[in-house]
This record gives sequence, structure tokens and C-alpha cells, in this order.
Amino acid sequence: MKEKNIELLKAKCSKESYKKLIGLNNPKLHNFIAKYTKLCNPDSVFIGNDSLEDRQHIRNEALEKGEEKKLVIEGHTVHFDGYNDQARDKAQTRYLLPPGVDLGSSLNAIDKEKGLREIHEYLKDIMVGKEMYVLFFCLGPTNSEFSIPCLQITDSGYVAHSEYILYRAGYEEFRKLGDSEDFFRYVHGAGVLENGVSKNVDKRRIYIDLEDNIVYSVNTQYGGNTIGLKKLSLRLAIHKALQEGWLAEHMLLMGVHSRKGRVTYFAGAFPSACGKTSTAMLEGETIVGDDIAYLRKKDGKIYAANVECGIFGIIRDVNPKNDPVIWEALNSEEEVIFSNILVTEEMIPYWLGDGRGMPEKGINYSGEWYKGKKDSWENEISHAHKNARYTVSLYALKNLDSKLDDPCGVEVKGIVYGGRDSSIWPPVQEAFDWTHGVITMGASLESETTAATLGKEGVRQFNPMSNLDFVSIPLGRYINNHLKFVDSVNTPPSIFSVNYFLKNKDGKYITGMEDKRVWIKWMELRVNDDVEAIKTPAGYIPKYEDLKRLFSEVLDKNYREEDYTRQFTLRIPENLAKIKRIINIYKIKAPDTPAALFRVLEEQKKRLQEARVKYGDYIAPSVF
Ligand code: SPV
Ligand code: MN
Repeated sequence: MKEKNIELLKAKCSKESYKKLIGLNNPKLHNFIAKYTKLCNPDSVFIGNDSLEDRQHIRNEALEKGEEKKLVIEGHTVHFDGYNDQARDKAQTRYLLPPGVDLGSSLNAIDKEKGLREIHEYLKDIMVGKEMYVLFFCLGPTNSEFSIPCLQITDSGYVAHSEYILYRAGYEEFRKLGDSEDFFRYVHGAGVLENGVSKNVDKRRIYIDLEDNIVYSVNTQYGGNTIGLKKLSLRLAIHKALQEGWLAEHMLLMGVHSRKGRVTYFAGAFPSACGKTSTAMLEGETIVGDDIAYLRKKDGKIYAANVECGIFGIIRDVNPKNDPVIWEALNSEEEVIFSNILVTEEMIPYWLGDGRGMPEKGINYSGEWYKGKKDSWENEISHAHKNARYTVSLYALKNLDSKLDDPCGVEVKGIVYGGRDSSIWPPVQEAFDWTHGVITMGASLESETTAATLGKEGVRQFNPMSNLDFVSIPLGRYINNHLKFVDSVNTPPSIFSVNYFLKNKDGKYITGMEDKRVWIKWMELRVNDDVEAIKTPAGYIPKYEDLKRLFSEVLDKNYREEDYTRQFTLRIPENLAKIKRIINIYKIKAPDTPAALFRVLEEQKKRLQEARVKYGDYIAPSVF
């Protein structure tokens, strides 16, 4: 069997590729690659290592096969996903469920045997006429406790190219693995391409095998459905983290800098398109990561690492005013893939909110585009998609934190949870302690839906830890893993909630876009015990004087007391209704929810009710 597999691979590989393949002395790895070579039936197999030549080969392939086109600036390319392939497809993302395993009713699952049969049918001969790329990457810094080696099989030059930008090279990690099977694997076939775009999106499937750490993805190109090391691996990692007692989170990582040069690291969980990247990129601070972090305990402290070394960011509203650092990187000769933007005849990219006005015509995710173009449902097609993205290396950013590749990670002192919430939480608030924060902030997070997933936008949805789309274990166990996580930790990180989207009754936002720079500075002062706070029934809020000083120092703005009062008024009816919703969800959907969750929420409810009796429905901060 083994010999036959090697013979098959030898026949499909060039001499160089074959040398790289047998440079990894791992029969199980070889068998796996052979199995999918046989099934997907590519014309040839390319084995990539960590060299610049291989990276260049993949870049060339993406261009030659028409999945990317060169833009006017050297190193820049554009890629389009299909008209109906612009976001993560939650409905067609399923867990392969072995007999006897219960993941709870809220996870989208399919019987393993049936699902495997279906996905293997889709994969059969999917690469005929194409080259199969076999690539090795590493999640997290290399040579680290955080490292997870990953094998990516794909026929998409765009997916492979994105991974070379977004992840650390892993061929050397695989050499160290020896014959171990302890790595994540992804098998992706883009399916039939028409003008470089996956055609059969109705047959799009993303199937996840938690037992064997494999994810299969077919008939799609959109990054969130295809880039193995991104959200496909987050689902595998959450499962692995539960077994091993660490956390895999949908979190940014950033260094917050005090005036005296102190650096304090924060992790922050926000649902997609709710301010995660813009928080990680705040002026004056340094970015470690903007999307996925692993958190581990060591010597009584919490450390975290960015699993990526690049950004697959939303490009909407990136302009010189909002995001000067990203704007600069996107206008330099750094390697960038723009996806689902509009490109003009001169091969210049345009996107929503770029501050340059809208061109009359061009090519976009709908093909030839002109002002006023409508789709078959008579909806006007915007010149760029709302979920259009850029892919760029973090090393291209001048605000990159020096610890990105530190094998120890960074010590996390604060954790922030934020959602798109128009009516309940104040702009910033601190939990009483770890358990209170995990339950009333992380586990109770709700957010209005965005264009990052298929489906209607603006619908308030329960999204615990901003991670609901990726939680691959029963929800109660996921929450319990958080509660237990700090058991042997001396001083657990402080937990905060933020809300950038709070509105008045008239529907207008009541905080400014830039104000998040102040909230993070306040959190930094709290974590370091530099300011006091006001205790309310729902958590600690800032004192007016501290914010006034920070607004003046950070933004050179006069912060009015009436704004403070409006922003930090405790909204009792909204808070109580939310607690009721959250309790119901856990009662109905998560039978294994730890009792602490109900206890802590009931206590909060009681405090809120008592405050209402004394002070009414809406309580100004000056009352506490
Ligand atoms: C998100 O949607 O949370 C992203 C992009 O970070 S995706 O790769 O689609 O997950
Ligand atoms: Mn994300």
C-alpha cells in the first residue's frame, strides 16, 4: 500500500516536488496526500516548502490560472469570488458526526459516514486538468507551545497565495514532527472555474471532521470558506483546546502603550465587521493580531499568540483618515491581494468608503459593472462588495508589535468583548471579576449581523465570545472551559465590555469613531490600578474626570459631562430584557451549561431590579 502510494505521487510530482515530499519522513502524511491525489485526480502535484521560489511559484500560478490579475502597483493583485460566494456560508458548514457523539442541537451536523460519502463524491476528479498544491504551514509562531502544523491541499492558486501571506511557513515544523499524525489537514477543491471563479456554488460544502482534524471544502473560493488555517482551523482548535485546557478565540491581540512607555497586552473578541481590526490598529498602539488568538496558561499567568502573521481585512471604509497605516500599506509595493473590490480599466482598485468617489464603470464581483447596474432580483449592485477584503502581511505594517513571533506569546492583562449593540451596553465597562466577565460579558454577547456571513444584516443575534460561528463543542462546555481556565492563575486578566455602536432613541450613534482610542486607554489604566471606577449593578464604569482628561490627552477634545451622562446611563429595562433572553437561550440550547452562569445572571438581575426600585429605569452615572 505504502509503496503504491509513493509510486503514484512520484508519477504526479516533478523531481523537485518529489524530493520535498520524501524529505518529510512521514508515511501517514504520504498516505493522506496519496489518498486525495487519487480521489481528486489532478494532472500534477506541487509540493511546496518554505522557500521564496515556492512562494513565487504559487503567486505565478494564481495569475496564470486567472484567479488573480495584476493591478497597477507592483505586487498587487485582484481576486474575485463568485457573485453568491462573498461570505462565510454557515448553512453549508457542517460537523461530521460519528455515531454516539452529541454536539448539542445548535451545531449544524451531518452523520459522518453520509457526509464523508457526499464530500468525497464532490471531490472525485475535482482537480482533473489542474495542479494540486500541497503546502505546509504553522498556526502560531514556530518553535512554540502554540505551534500547530497544518497541511493544506488545494487546487486554488488564490487560496494557496493567501496562505503564504497569512501564515508562517511550516515545512520545517513538519520535519520536526517525524511520523506523528498530530497536525491539522485541509482538502479544498474550488471546482469548475468560469472566468477564474467557482461556478457551482450551489454545491458548496464545508465539512469538518473533529475526530481526525480534517476539514473539506468544495465549490467555493471565499477565504472564510476555503483558507484552511483561518476559520476552518479555528473550529478544529476550539475542540483541541477543550481537551487540553487552553482557549482558541476569535480575538485580536494588541499592545496598549502608556505615556511613560509601559506596554500592556489586551485580547479582544468582536464579531466579524464590528471593529476588531480597527481596534487592533488604533493609533498610538501596536498590533499583534486582528482575528484569531490562542491563550495558554504558564507560571500562573495567561499568554496569547496570534495564530496568523497577516490580515484578511474588510476593506470597506479603509481610507487615509480612518486607517492611515493600512492605507499606506495598501498603497505601497507590499504584496497585497484585493478581493471583491472594483477595478478600473487602468487596473486601479476602488472600494466602498475609500474616500475617492465612485468610478463610472469597471470590473467587480458581478463582472462588467456600470453605475446603476442591477442584479436579477432588481437590486442595485454596489461598485464593490461590503465584505470586500485585502490580504496583507502584518510585517508590512509600521505599527506591528515586536512580539508577533515571540514563541512565548504576550502576557495578556485585559480581555475585551464587544458587539454591534445599539441599545444596551455603555461604551466601556469592567467586570467585577473573571467569572462575572466571562458570564455577563463574553457568554452574554449579542451583536447585530453583518455582511461577513450570508443572510440578512442588522438582526440582533446571540454570539457568545464572538465565537458562535466557530464553536465546535457543546456551548456549555465551551463556557465552562473559560471559567476553569484561570484556576491556577494568580491574577486573572481583567474583563471589559465595549460598545462602539450605542445609539440614541433617534437612531444616531452617541459615540464618535475615534472614541475607542480613549476607552482602551482607560482600560489600560484600570488594569494597572492607576484610576478608580464607579461600581454599578452591571460592572465598573469610568469616572467623568478620568475620561475628560483622557479625551483631552488622546484626542485633544473637550468631553462634555452631558455626553458622559448620556453614554453611561444604565439602561435597566434593556439590560433586564437581555438577561432574560440569555438565560432562555442557555436553558433551551445548552443543557450542559454550568450552574454558575444562571447564578451570576440571576444575581445581576436582582441588582438591576433593586436599583430600578430606588432610582427608576434609566440611571445616570452620578447616582452611583
Ligand atoms: C470573519 O468573518 O470573521 C473574518 C473573515 O475574519 S473570514 O475569513 O470570512 O472568517
Ligand atoms: Mn474573523
